[in-house]
Formats: sequence, C-alpha cells, structure tokens
Amino acid sequence: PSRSGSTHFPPCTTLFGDNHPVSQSAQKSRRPSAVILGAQWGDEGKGKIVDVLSEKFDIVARYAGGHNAGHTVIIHGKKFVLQLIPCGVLRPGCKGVIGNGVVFDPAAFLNEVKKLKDAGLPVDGQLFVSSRAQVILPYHRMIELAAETAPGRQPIGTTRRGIGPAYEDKVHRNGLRVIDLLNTSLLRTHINNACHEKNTIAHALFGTEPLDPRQMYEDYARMAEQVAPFVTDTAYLLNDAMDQGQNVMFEGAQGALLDIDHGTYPFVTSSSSTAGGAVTGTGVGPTKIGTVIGVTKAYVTRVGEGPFPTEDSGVMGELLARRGNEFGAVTGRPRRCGWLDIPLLRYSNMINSTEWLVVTKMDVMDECPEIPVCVGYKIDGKQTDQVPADMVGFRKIEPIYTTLPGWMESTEGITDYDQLPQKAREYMAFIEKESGAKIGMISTGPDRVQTINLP
Ligand code: 2SA
Ligand code: MG
Repeated sequence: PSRSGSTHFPPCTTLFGDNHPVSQSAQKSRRPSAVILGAQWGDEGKGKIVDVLSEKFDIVARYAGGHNAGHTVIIHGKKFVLQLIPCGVLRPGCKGVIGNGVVFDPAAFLNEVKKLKDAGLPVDGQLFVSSRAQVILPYHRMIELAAETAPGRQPIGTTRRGIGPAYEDKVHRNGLRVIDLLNTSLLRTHINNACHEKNTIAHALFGTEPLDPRQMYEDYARMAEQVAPFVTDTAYLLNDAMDQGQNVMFEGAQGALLDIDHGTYPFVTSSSSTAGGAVTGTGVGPTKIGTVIGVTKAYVTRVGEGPFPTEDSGVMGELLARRGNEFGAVTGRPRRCGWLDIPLLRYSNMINSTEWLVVTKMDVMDECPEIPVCVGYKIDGKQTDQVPADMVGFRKIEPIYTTLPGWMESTEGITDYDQLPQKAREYMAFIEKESGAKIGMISTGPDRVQTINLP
C-alpha cells in the first residue's frame, strides 16, 4: 500500500457504482458492523486490535469458543488478559456480549468479572451473557483431560478447559444452557443425571475417579445466583441495538484454521471460529454484518499439535519466538513459529470473505535479515495453491518459498505508514497483493498506540 494520512477505517464499499439502485439499497442496509477474527491458528493479536477498534463500536460480542481464548490488551503499560469476556468492555461505554455460540464457564466468568471490577472498570449494566449459551461443567474437563492423556489416543494439545466435551454435549442435545443453570430444580436434575453418565463412562474408559454431584450442584447453584444479573436473550439485545443504529463488532476467538469445519481437522477447536460463526453464534443475520476483518501476524504461530507447513524449528524460528514472546496467554505453552503461508492466508480470506487485513507483530521481524514467504505448495510433485482437506495431504506439503529482504531496523511503535522502512512497506504490499485482501491496519507493538492506520 502507498497510502498515508487518514485514519478512517473501515470504509463502506459500494456495489455497481453509487447511483445504481442495488448500490443504494446495499448502502442503506450495510451497517458499519464488522466481524473481526484470527486469520491463522489463533494468537494473531486480536485482543489488541479489538480494543483499538472498539472505539468505533457500541457493542463487542463474542460468538464462539470459551475461556480457551487468551486476548491480551495493554493499556498505558498495564496488561489485561481476557479469556471469556470480550475485550470491548475495556473501553468505557462499550458493552460486551457473550453470545449463544460460546461455551460458558461460570467460574471463569466470575473470576474475570472480579478482575475487571478490581481494576475499577464498570461491568454492571455493560456486560451481557446469552441465556442460550452452553455451560461448561467439571465433568467436561474431567473427560477432556482423560482423553488427552489416555495411552494410544492422538492428543490434540487442547487447553484442557472442557471446551470440546461441552460442545459435544450441545450437539448431542445433552447440554445445560445458561437459562437452565438459573433454574435450580432443573440444574439439580441435570447435574445428577449427567454425573451418573459421565462418571460411569470416564471410569470405564479411563479409570477416572467419580465427581460428586452434590458438591457440584451446590457450587453451580451459588455461581448461578451471581451470574443471573448478566443473563438475557442477547439475540434480541443485539438486533434491537443494531436496528437503532448501534455498531456491533463480532469478536472471533482462536483462528480460522482452528474452525471445526474449515480448519486443519482434527487439530482444531470445537466451534465455528470463522465468520459464519458470528451469525449462528449471536442470532444476527448475515445481511446485518457490514465487513469482515482478518487479523494475521506478519509470520505464523501455532500452539498445540497439528500440521504447520512453514514451521521453522531452527534459529530463525527461535528468534521469532523470543522477540514475539510467543507463549500461550492461557496455558503458558510455547508457541511454534514459522513463516507466512500465502495459500493458507488466501484460503482463510476465502472462507471468511475477508475484506480487510490487519497485520500484527511487524516489529518482531525487525531482526530478520531475510523473510521467506510460502507462495505455493508442492504435493506429490505437483504444484498447487490449494489447501488440502486431510492430514495425509498436509504431511506431503513441500512449501515453495520466495525470499524477501528484511529491513533490519526498528519499526517498534511507528504510527505513520510513511515512516516504515522501504523494505517493510514492500513486505506489506506483497502480503496485500498475494492474499487478495486490503491491509487496513498494521501493529508495531503491543500497546494501543503502537498502531498504523491505513485509509
Ligand atoms: P481447545 O482447548 O479444545 O479449544 O483446543 C483445541 C485446539 O485449539 C487450539 N487453541 C488455541 N490456539 C491458540 N490460542 C488459543 N488460546 C490461548 C492463547 C492458548 C493458550 O490465546 O494463547 O494459552 O495456550 C487457543 N485455544 C485453543 C489448541 O491449541 C488446540 O490445538
Ligand atoms: Mg490468544
């Protein structure tokens, strides 16, 4: 990009030219609401970007995942890590919604609420939890831990928060929803029946010690009371707000390549982390959403198991890990590092219809003398730029690299595009051209202010 100056973001694109009747109605229906999501395997720096953009939105809504997410935001040097609560709440006046597509752990939620209150941030009347969200219970964690560590099973490298088993129960029509958490007699029956079933299964399969349903009921009934004031039908809340002209940002968790359908299955999370999830995970229809913003690192990381064609386990990978401080925000696990993978980025842009890209952690690459970028794959001797659907295909990938020169000077904290070294601008132009989405923002450091806006 050769643009500079303006901070307008994101603009409203037109269809068929301004005067065409289709464009006029499209303009009218096109609200400045946006989905913002990770374009890779998570940890792209969405937390910071959501926080920066939340200034332009009235509501930020989470639509998928749970407290497996780790969204880090640094405000004036103070660090906040939010897992379940959308980052928007860190802006005064911005409301937060936990949508129906989320799996909700009441203990994690109440902990985060306390952290926010202790930091003096307003929460009451600002934060809403969908009555239709699914509840994570202790047996979900028990079963996940047992399955991840059982001999002979392929571990996924999950965050062990019970995410997968909670979604399993949802799809199995066996789950507990937040609305039912608030109904004490339903809650008691649910916990009794579920514990009986899960204890039996976990003991038979994994030799796990049983959980005590009475204790569980007491704990959850107590937490339910504290959660109750936040609970509402958030589909009505969001649609009403949007009908009154308010802007909503739909905050993705994890990344597109961890999506249950479109990701690198089975090494994925259990929810729809792609843009489609924003619709099913909140109860807002697709025509109400104006644009999709994908966040990508200037390189790639992955935490947990699974394929990673451009992984660099040598000294350069270590350099990225060290400079990028690449450790899981939730579990502290070291993240695997590697080079930008254009076929994967293009695939991610396609399945999300990503219009805008935000490139983060550019400054981490300041000490790379050269930057290899994967521009295609060789699979079974044939050249392709399509992403395989299966793990067998992924294992056969030989990345085709092109090498760009590094800039070898500090970009940390730069806020003006024209101040970037020429080679850094060339790298950004390359990403824009190859990925097919426009770069709207570049991040040059973890703080809110270390950001470049492009017109
Ligand atoms: P799960 O727990 O069932 O969702 O795990 C399934 C896979 O999804 C990956 N996953 C993640 N990848 C990156 N970041 C995540 N959030 C935390 C963070 C992770 C952390 O922001 O740093 O602290 O370790 C996240 N959550 C899930 C996971 O690694 C599995 O591959
Ligand atoms: Mg993260």
